[in-house]
Amino acid sequence: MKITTIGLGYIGLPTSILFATHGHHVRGVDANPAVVETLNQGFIHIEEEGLQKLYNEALQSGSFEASLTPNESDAFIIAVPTPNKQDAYKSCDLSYVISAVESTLPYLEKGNLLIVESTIAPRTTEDVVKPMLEAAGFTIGEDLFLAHCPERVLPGNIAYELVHNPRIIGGVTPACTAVAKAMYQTVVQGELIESSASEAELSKLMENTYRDVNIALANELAKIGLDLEINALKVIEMANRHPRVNLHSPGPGVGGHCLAVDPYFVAAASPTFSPLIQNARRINSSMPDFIVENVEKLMEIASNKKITVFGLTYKGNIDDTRESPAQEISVMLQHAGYDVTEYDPHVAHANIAIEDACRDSSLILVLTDHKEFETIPVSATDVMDTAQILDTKTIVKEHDATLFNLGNMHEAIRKIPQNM
Ligand code: SAJ
Repeated sequence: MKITTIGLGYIGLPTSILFATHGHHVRGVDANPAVVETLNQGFIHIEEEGLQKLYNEALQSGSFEASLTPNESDAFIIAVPTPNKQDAYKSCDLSYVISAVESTLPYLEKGNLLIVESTIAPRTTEDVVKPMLEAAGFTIGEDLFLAHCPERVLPGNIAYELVHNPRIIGGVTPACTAVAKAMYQTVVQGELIESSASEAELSKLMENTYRDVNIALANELAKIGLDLEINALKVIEMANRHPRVNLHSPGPGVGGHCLAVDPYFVAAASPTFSPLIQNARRINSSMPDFIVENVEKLMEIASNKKITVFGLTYKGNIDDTRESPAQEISVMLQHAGYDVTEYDPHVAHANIAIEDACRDSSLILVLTDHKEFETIPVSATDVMDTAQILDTKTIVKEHDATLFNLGNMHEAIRKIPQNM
């Protein structure tokens, strides 16, 4: 098939490459000329294990081209960002999706398939996209097929999961589902689950909302553990020995463009009936303050105000700093007057020598679970002023310092004289 994909980010580019390496011809469209130019020079612009190799294959077979504009195709896949609006409930900003659909209108022909892969608010496909296509003269399910097919890939494992994860195919009509399923069947080995478009939208959002609510429970438990001076990490470890319990891990907050975003789309669509989802967001969003508050207590006995932040990305082993609580915490500490050095081997400006990052520091604050942080070399802690670590991601395994985490930091904080 000839496929035009619109949006060449963390989802659109791997999706384009997947179809291009499975017998389709793909025109990848992005609004950013630099992205189009980089791709047409043969390079990918995101850090994703194994993707450049797949991209080389697509280019060698001549089955991919990047462009600023769509062209006639059998299918159009929209994978553009859907950020939050800055309104009361942080609702879904559909402006990129709407302009992407508009950009296809001059090229849509009878029999075409249009897929929205972007994560969108419940009922968007039915109530926003479908009317746009009908206004252009199409009858959905007869001469144009429309579906929402959300992705479920984990950044860092995208190429594998795009092929092997079960995939929801949410057609506006059964005929739309069938046409969309036929296309995905050519690349996806996981189960293809048929549903309506609205069920597909809300199901995708609930996958991440489920995770956000469970992380909030773990974060609330970390706060309870500090209050009651009980090691919350040990509590989680023991509770999860129950065969049907899966308490998640507390941390410095929830980042990324998924869990920190999607639950708001549900809450904004149904605010009266979503108090749990809204409170979970509030709890997770409160974690940077919680971390900063306790770092300040740990620093009260330090001889200087130098802190080394380990990790700026929103989670481990990737370079993505979008919605990163680590960055938020680093800025908050700087605003509080601390001398902060940022160290992150995955982020260019912070990829400095670890010894330089830790020199004279009174605290290593681990905020991201990069594999590199499992071992903190003696060469780093030896040059610290006070060799202590607060590991908010429970990633550090080998070190030569005093190590605190979200389960035992009450042991350190309890000893600090309250009148300081
Ligand atoms: N986090 C915790 N505690 C945990 C797990 C995660 O604090 O126990 C934090 C992470 O540090 C990170 C954030 O939550 O800041 C999100 O982490 P994540 O592992 O959920 O990663 P994402 O957001 O990159 O990917 C999620 C995945 N969704 C689910 O696992 C249900 C992925 O499968 C989705 O495709 C992706 O969102 C998406 O694009 O929607």
